[in-house]
Amino acid sequence: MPMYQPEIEGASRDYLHAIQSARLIRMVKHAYDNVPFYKKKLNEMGLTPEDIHSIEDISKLPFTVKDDLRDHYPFGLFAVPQSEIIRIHASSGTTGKPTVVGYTEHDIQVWADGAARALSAAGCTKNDLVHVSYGYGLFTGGLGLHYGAERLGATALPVSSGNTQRQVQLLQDFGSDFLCCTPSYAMFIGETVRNMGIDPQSLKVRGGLFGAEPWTDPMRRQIEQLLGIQAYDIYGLSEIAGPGVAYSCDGKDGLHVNEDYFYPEVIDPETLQPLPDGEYGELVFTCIGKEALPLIRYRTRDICALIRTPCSCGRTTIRMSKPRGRSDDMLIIRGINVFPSQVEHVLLSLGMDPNYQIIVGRSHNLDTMEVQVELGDSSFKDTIKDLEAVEKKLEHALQSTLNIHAQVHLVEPGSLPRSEGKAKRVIDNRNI
Ligand code: DLL
Repeated sequence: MPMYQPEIEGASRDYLHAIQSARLIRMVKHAYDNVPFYKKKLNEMGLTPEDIHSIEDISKLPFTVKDDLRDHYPFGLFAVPQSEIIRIHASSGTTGKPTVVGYTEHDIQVWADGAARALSAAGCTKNDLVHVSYGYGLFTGGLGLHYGAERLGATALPVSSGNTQRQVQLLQDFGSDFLCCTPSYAMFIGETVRNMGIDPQSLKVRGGLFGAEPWTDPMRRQIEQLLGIQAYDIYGLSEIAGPGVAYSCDGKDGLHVNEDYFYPEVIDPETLQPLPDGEYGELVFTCIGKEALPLIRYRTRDICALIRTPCSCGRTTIRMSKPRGRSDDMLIIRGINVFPSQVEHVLLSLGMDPNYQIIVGRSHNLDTMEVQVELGDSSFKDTIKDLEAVEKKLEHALQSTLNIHAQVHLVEPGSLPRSEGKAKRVIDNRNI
């Protein structure tokens, strides 16, 4: 698919290196001069901006974590006066205060470019209508794709999330070409299309940009089948930029990082040392091209690996593997690390639908894990014996992947809660 900014997306590695070095030098000086938190941190490490000569020097710099943002809530890490800020977003998070992010006009352009690159890599052009079902508001999903679509010259349709039958009606009536929402909501929209008796092939939609939560390759194929579209991945996080920090292409092997603005590293979360390419660890970003919130080595908590092998699409930018989940989503069950995405992978590779929930509990001081999975058309069996056999098969497969026993219960189609935004896959009743 065509590149939105081929001069960057397909640039030589030397050119990218030069841009990154120049931007890091400028950004560190900007953060040092304007954010007392960074001035103090660098001083404590005996560093000044003059110690930064190229992108390689990034490893000298300190890390930033989410609590640093919370400790300076709401605007304490902003590097420009409020008169320069034209937009604020915030992420709710599950605990504590939200993290607040400000954008200058330049920052909004950087973000819109990133989202436009993602849309373009999915084949979207100025002739297309982009149906945005991510939530609009402090969450970055809705406005992020909206500005990306407008930037590309496409037509943005700001539907936001919810009222799913109406979503389907609009997809049908307006003849939208692209759908943007979370992967779990895409599944729900697909089910609703079927329940309304509409043939998905009769819809004009040909592609979707799905993200904001972890999802597996088998789930991508299910969405593609259900809606008769090509599904692409889009990654981002409020603190760095919303959707468009990274995006997948037709190669469908990882996500290209917009590394001219968001410099990625993967570190070992214990030793904090950078890991070699291909090794899974914690993803860290430095905002080398942003003005309002120039975060240095921000620890995302997302677990992934960096891929530097050439991509079939011709883009030269580094890729990140599909995030496996967040280290704080990781469950520790009887001492074993379990990511919900591993469970999803097992269920879907055995032909189940991606409607599942993991319930963790504790009985006689031992952790228990139950996986409730909805029966779909594909797994419908008519005798109790058959159902039990399916449960046993899934339990066996989970045991061999996770190394832990999980009790599987098949539940009726449509009985688990559906999500219009990020799906809640885990209920942890352990109270610890
Ligand atoms: O979810 C931004 C976004 C909106 C991305 C729409 C893509 C599409 P936050 O609410 O701050 O921002 O959540 C960020 O969501 O650290 C990841 O853990 C997770 N995440 C985002 N995109 C993906 C993805 C938005 N494609 C957090 N795959 C991140 C896996 C993702 N996880």
